[in-house]
Amino acid sequence: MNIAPLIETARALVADGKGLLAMDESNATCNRRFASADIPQTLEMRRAYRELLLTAPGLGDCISGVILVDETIRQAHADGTPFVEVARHAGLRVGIKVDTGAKPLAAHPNERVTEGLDGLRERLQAYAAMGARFAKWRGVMAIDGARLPTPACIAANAHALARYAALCQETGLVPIIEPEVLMDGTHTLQRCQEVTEAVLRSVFEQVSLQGVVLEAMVLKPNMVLAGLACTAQNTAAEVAEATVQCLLRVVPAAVPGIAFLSGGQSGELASIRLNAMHLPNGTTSHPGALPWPLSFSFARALQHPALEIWAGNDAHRVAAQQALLHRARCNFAALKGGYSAAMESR
Ligand code: 5MM
Repeated sequence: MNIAPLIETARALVADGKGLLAMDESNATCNRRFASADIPQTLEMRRAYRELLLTAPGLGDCISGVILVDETIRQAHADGTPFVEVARHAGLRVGIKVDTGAKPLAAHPNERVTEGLDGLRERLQAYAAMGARFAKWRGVMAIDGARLPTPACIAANAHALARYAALCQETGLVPIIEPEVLMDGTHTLQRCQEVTEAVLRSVFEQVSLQGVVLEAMVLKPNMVLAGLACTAQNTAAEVAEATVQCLLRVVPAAVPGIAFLSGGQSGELASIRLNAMHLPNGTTSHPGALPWPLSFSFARALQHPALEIWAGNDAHRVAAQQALLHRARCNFAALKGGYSAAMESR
């Protein structure tokens, strides 16, 4: 294994204050989002939408790479240019989601484990040959009081993430490791911090056990947030404080970068909270520079307004691309502590 190019790619994904555009919704998720915007749920509409995203002019100024899904990496622009080439010309590194989804965890009601390890080596080799430079696998853990997630669910997902990451590196792909603690529920910020810390601790134990090279991976965690139905919501400063404190306790300094998922936050809230982690004086518990860049790897928080504006109508294509670029620029500014509500009214 020649690890040097992987280290270079991992660093490049979080360099220059840029982030990632996750456009790796499975067909089921993409169709669900299309249905809620009254867009026909067809292969051609999914292709047209992904073309719209990839060809937004200047996307590469704020975005370092895009995460595609199996259907999309095999598709092409209407002019015949493969999407992989379209992305490369736009200065976007190509990534691919390789898990096959979260399935019920046996003997653990209401918990899931992500599958996709069988045959993964061969699939990774095929994606690398198509031009992918990095991959992504997401494990999901729900909070339910003190009961969930169970240690079994955390361990099963951490193990799968580490096995996937080792296979990626063997194949020459940078693994994005995405353990997501879900926002659904009434839990407090403190409970989310406790669970996120336990999850990340387990992930890095497994990463070490499986021989994953820390310098050649990117972590994609959730921000530490109170549950969506919690009556006590927190300020951006409190979210930034809890998130940074949690990461500092468990993420090794050798990791080249951290790129948050948005998890269902609105685009504005995700930018506000990201910005709060990048204010000049840092957070209270850590006033100095952090060991790793904190970036973003958003799907909904980047795409949502664009999808609503497009609504399947090509006449709205340019406006939709502008909406995507706007959110990308807001998050690019947030990574320098330069985002403000005023950016939303420009
Ligand atoms: C958590 O989801 C990931 C980040 O998206 P958000 O910023 O919207 O939270 C995302 O990459 C997700 O893993 C993909 O959209 C794939 O989801 P499904 O459930 O369709 O496999």
